[in-house]
Amino acid sequence: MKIGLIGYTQSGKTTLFQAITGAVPDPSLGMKGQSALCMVEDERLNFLATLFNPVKKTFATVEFVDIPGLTPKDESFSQRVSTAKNSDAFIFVLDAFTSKEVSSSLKSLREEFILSDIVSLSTRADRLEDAIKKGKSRNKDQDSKELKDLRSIIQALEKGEKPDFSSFSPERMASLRGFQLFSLKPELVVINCSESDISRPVSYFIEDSDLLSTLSNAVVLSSKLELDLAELDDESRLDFMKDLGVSSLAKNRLIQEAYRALGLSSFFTVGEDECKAWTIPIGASALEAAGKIHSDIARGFIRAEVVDFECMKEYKSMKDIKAKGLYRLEGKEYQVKDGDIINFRFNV
Ligand SMILES: Nc1nc2c(ncn2[C@@H]2O[C@H](COP(=O)(O)OP(=O)(O)OP(=O)(O)O)[C@@H](O)[C@H]2O)c(=O)[nH]1
Ligand SMILES: [Mg+2]
Repeated sequence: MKIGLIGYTQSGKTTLFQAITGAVPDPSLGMKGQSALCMVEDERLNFLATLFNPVKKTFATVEFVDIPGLTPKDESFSQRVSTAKNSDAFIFVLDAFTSKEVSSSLKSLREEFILSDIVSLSTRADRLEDAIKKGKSRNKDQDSKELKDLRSIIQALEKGEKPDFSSFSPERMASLRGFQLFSLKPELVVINCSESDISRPVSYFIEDSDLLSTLSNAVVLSSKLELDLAELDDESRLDFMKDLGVSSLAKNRLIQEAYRALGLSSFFTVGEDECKAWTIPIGASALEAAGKIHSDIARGFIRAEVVDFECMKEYKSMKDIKAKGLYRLEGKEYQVKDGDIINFRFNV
């Protein structure tokens, strides 16, 4: 999973990036932006590792991209955010430590993104229209249908409405994804405030109630404070967090929100060599989960041996679980549940 950090200049993106990933900022990357991986902490994997004592414990990772800051009414906006386009989700980082204009910067960022979607869709729509008019369309029915769909999305965006993507066919959705539309990606919002404001609710920063109602996943944090916390050793960090009344690091809250917004869940593989967390979409099948590990495992899929995490927590031993028949044999179509511990039987 890839998440782009986006915002106006000096909103604290690089500070947050550094706090989350531990990477040292490299300004020489310039417009390209910098990316780094962040481990997805998971207590369940820690627990499994205490049982299996594996050589390797592998957490899932999320890639964060620090995208160079935008300036309002930037002419080269779409060019600048092209780095953000192949992200699965993005985080708007809003400056609330020097500025009182949090609402207006959120609104104008959203407007710029909608505009960038309108531009990409209109380019395609105009080209199709032109081809149809000039009789150059290879499949007129199909092209006319696509043009109609594109125009309806553009119209909704221009009115400031959310397009109703549910009315489109899976084929249309696949082709729309090719445009890397921001409107199709989850938006997370970071309200980056000063250290003294971290306990305040979102409504303290965003007074407009209509705008507030669109912010179910906003995270209030101070990126500078997060960076200070990240640089401490574990013990001092916990002490400091206790003093501050902070129960979890912002990076964990952000990753949780991103999983929720993207509809992601985790399953685990365990063994003496490695205990590992894998990320898949909620509702993915056992076959898809197998394919996530290796295409061979999906190709030669025989069965999935599944143990509930809660069951593992209770019996603490694969031997006992097997002896008691507490694992399940599932087929390709089985819908993997969050926390499932899976061993794939396969034959290639
Ligand atoms: N007080 C305070 N200052 C902050 C916070 N976050 C960032 N800053 C300061 O704001 C300035 C800009 O921070 P950066 O993280 O470089 O901002 P940026 O968004 O990456 O900036 P550009 O890359 O230029 O767009 C730095 O001087 C930071 O120390 C914060 O939470 N509180
Ligand atoms: Mg920066």
